[in-house]
Amino acid sequence: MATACATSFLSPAIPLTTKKNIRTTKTKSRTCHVSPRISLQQQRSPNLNVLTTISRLLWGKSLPPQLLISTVRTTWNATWHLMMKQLAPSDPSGSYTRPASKFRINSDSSLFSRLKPGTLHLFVGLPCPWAHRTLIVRALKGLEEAVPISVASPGIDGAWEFHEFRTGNANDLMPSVNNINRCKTLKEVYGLQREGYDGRASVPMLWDVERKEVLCNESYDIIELFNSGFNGAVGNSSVDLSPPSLKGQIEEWNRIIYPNVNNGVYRCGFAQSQEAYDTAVKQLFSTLDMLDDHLASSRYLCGDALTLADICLFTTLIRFDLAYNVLFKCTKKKLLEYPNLHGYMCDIYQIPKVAETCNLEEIMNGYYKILFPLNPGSIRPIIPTGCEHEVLSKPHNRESLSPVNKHAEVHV
Ligand SMILES: N[C@@H](CCC(=O)N[C@@H](CS)C(=O)NCC(=O)O)C(=O)O
Repeated sequence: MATACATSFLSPAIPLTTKKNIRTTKTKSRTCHVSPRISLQQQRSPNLNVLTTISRLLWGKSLPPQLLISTVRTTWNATWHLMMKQLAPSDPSGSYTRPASKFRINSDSSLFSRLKPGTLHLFVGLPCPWAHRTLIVRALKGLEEAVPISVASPGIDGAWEFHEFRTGNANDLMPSVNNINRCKTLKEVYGLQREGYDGRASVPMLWDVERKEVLCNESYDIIELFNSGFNGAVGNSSVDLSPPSLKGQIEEWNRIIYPNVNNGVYRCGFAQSQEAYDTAVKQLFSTLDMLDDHLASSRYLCGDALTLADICLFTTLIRFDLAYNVLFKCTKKKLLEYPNLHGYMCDIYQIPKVAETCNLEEIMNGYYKILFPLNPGSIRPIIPTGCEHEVLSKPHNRESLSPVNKHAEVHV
């Protein structure tokens, strides 16, 4: 998800018509020979009555639907481009260009040596694939106590807020209040910076509790830090998701997967021209085809060892049929149609602690209810059967590709 759309883009609630109004309109529609579809609309919206009156003045008794449709179409199109500019910045060809993260860290930084439990707090949102990466690595590395979290949820304007949710399964990760500085929105937390901040308030965000400042808001930096930052002191140091011997391969996979798949689905969904979409969707599916071939004989991307590259691919795959296939127009194939990629996704889902980081309901709500310009009616489709927890938990037989052991080199 990118920036939220502003509240003002949301349509005002349409008042319910009284019985008296319905009777009046019915009579009118009979005498004026207005088509039944238009008269039904009239019952609901006073604005359409105004439109009808103006149309009658201009064109007589019958409303010309072609003109109405073309007027609404032109207006909607212009409004859509305006909204998309805010939601998703693009280049002149209409291709989505993801803004760079402002707060970065690297593994040479002194931070890696001064890390102690309690010095960090992680802000996440459950629909977000980038934040999901950090939740999985935190879980696999056993850092739950060392790095507490606050789970934000998207507000009606798309900006991240903190609320307590009491529904759902007790094991599921759910949106929560912000326990570290009591701010009501993520923007307020970012604003606590000594020098102030007025940029994007995105998740994931790692907060330095002692210095009261944003440490990092780039997911890949955060997962590298979680993988190697606390080693020896806390967490599960026997898990290494980026061993030196595989670093080159991991980087090579990331170079392919990030632009074409992780960001590739966004390049499809946020494309603002046909050409931009055509390019993005072609690159996405040719990369998925290639990955499916590779995974026919390799349990994970780099062989028998689960690595950071797998985690980054997984968080896009788990959202694919739930959201990207429909909402982002990634329609050429469903993930379910890729036998190896699908089995690979189930394999990772079944690694202990991973399923608990996947809140499928929150993912669907986050995409369909909040990305208003892509789904103006905010109707959330039903969860596809193939995406349900029971299906993701079925045997996948991927272990037969890996002679080492059931969960390869992940010991949690
Ligand atoms: N490059 C960043 C991307 C993070 C990102 O785009 N997060 C989205 C949610 S999926 C967000 O919080 N957007 C809110 C905003 O941009 O205001 C990363 O990998 O951490």
